[in-house]
Amino acid sequence: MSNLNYQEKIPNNVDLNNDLSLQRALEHWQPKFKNWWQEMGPNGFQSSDVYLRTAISVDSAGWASYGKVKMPDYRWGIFLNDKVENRKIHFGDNIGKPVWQQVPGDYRSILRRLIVTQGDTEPASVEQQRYLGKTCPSLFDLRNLFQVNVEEGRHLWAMVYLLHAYFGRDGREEAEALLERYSGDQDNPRILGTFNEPITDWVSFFMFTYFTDRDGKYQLKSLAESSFDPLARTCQFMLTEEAHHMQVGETGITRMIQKTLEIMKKLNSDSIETIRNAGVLDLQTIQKYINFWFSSSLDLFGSEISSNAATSFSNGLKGRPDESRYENNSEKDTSYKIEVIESNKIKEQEIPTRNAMNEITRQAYVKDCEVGLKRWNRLINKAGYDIILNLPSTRFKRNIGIWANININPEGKIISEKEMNNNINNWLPSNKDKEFIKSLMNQVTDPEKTASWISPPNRGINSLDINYKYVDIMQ
Ligand code: BYC
Repeated sequence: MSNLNYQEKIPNNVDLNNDLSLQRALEHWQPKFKNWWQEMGPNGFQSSDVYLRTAISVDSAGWASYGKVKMPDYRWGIFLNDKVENRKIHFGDNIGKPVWQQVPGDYRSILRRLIVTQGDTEPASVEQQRYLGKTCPSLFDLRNLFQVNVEEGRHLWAMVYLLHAYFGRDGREEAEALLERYSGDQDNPRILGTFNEPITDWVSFFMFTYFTDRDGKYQLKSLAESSFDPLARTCQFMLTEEAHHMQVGETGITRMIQKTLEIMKKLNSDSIETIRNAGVLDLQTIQKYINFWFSSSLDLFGSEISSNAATSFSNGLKGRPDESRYENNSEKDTSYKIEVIESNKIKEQEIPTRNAMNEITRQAYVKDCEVGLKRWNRLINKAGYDIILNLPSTRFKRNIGIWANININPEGKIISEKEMNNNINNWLPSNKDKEFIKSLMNQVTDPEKTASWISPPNRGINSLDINYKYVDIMQ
């Protein structure tokens, strides 16, 4: 187990003080990050004391210490999992050769692109969520939001370290650019679509942490397989932090559904109007938010048929999540069946497996998403209602790949443009739905209380009481 060094200006477990030029370069980037955090991070809470966890070791058994910290004083640092001696490349064309401790010249630009894309999502999500504190449903939730935010900030540090340490001048320039793009900006937006979508309400926040952070899990798992060892090790540690973010999403959605069911029972009604008048979300609106965030997150896996993905796999840069579970780790001459559209009909087509890597990862992700849906449907069923929440078809409302911009209903059937337009407000949140959600978003800062539309949590953080004052708000 390697303990993390918090004595230095930049906490790390990479022996930064033995590489003075790298240390200097990162110390030069650090104030820019801090400025970005002040300007683009959680708005209005920079002087509040927040009950946060901080990594103290990269060992999976108990790496966290808890305490109140002002977010700008959070000890962002560079932490990689410990090196596995004699690790070998285990997929693609170079199986059995030693993993690389430096970037191979031939793969430099493709690796940099992967690291930059990963890095870009981290500050993007903080920017997307920066105003949510003003409408938090409880201090418990406010704290969770900030925990997620500081950890996304740390994930940015993880990618910036790789850029500085292994990519010389262009790496340093890319690190600067990560603080210059801005989520939703017309001229200089974030790289991937979902990270430019506004998150202005907590329903979207919980959906984002359930669906989009789960894409993070699958992408990080793929990169944790990489033959570029420093990338693999940094992603392995990031995954331990990502788990909490998805849990915030899953429990948040569960608590919304619980509250809705409680009110439906109490009022003995499933009328949308009656439910909404009682200050909770109807299940139909929850379904629309699932549809939106699931479909958008599916795009993050890239095209179904991708030569980029094939190249990354063959070269050993990016594997499939849990690559060792697959029997064939080369997939040189194998094929894979995917669905395509031809003359307005859905057909199966066989393509080289390597070109289908994005789709294979997407399917693993979909299965993982289904777990929460099953749990929520059990809750609904147990309460005596026959409403079922569904994941829409992976073809529905896509912007990337084979199904991009094709009129397809949530069941996956091709429909006319007219039918699409006539129904879109039944399938995705309409302006009216958004207005209603907005009307529910009122800040609750009494530690004993939770907003009308969501149940209190089952348990507090780190064995503390649910009503513990997780954030001391200072204006
Ligand atoms: N929006 O061959 P294609 C996370 C681009 S989330 C816009 O289809 P490829 C987190 C693509 O970049 C995980 N553009 O797919 C979660 C390429 O552009 P260039 C983030 C898109 O190359 C919550 C072109 O289309 N990590 O950590 O295999 C909070 C053709 O690409 C989109 C990663 O994504 C899109 N949705 O790309 C905080 C891992 N999809 O290069 C954090 C790193 C594709 O031709 N990234 N494009 O200009 C990758 O592995 C790959 O870049 C992709 C798929 C997974 C994005």
